[in-house]
Amino acid sequence: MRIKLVSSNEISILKLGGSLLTDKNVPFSIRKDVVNSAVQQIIDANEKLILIHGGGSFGHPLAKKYSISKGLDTSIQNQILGLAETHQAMNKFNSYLINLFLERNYPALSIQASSTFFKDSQEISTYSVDIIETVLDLKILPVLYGDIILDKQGSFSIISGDQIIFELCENLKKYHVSKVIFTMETDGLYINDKNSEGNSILAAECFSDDLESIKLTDLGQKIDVTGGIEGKLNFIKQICKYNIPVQLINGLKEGYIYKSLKNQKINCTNILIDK
Ligand code: IP8
Repeated sequence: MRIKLVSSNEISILKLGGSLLTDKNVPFSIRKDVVNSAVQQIIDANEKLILIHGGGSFGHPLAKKYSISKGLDTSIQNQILGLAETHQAMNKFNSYLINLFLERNYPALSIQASSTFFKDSQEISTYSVDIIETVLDLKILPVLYGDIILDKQGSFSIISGDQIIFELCENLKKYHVSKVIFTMETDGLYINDKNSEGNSILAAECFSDDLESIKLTDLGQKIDVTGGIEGKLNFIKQICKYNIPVQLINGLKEGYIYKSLKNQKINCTNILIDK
């Protein structure tokens, strides 16, 4: 029998995917009913949590237009203005979300990744983990989001919500991440195989070591400057290296975010860490 001890410093990290919260095909469009429901479920669950959200139709089209993730390129017209615009678009989207919490009298505080993380070539350093931990101590919900990141070498790129999660898993000191939840528009990962009715099969449980070898169905491509599902799987593998289980859930299904935060059973993909 295995006993899991829950310490008071255990937290979950929840990522609300940008393609869930926005219509990625229409710039600056928010799926208001989805966002409202997600916010309400987080409030109802009232768990110790760090919330991360993606860029969706706010960050990605601008980042793509100005090739922000490729770094400084003086041949791109207005790239520096585009860098500032990308950051501002994300701030706007984030403010919308934060307001929904505050309107419901739930303390949520926006923390900008562009002021929290700094890049030195490929290495990312974190200066403000203490700030995030203090926000948690005060029982405030810290909300971070995919953003621009500046580089010590005088350049810049994009830091995705997934990368932020990894950095937090690696750098939080006082708090231990007990679970990372990714919300998506499907129930999780589907195996590239069909059941007897011809439907794709959901990988309900899968070990992180197997992520390399299982063949997943092609979930289609949307504009995503931070690597889409393959990029996400790479981060998931890295998160699992810290012995943190990962759950991929459908954010469109009623009550799934709440249930996941409360560790109730749902139809989803659980990525387990040991064999
Ligand atoms: O949607 C990307 O964050 P993601 C953020 O988590 C920007 O990949 C600014 C494109």
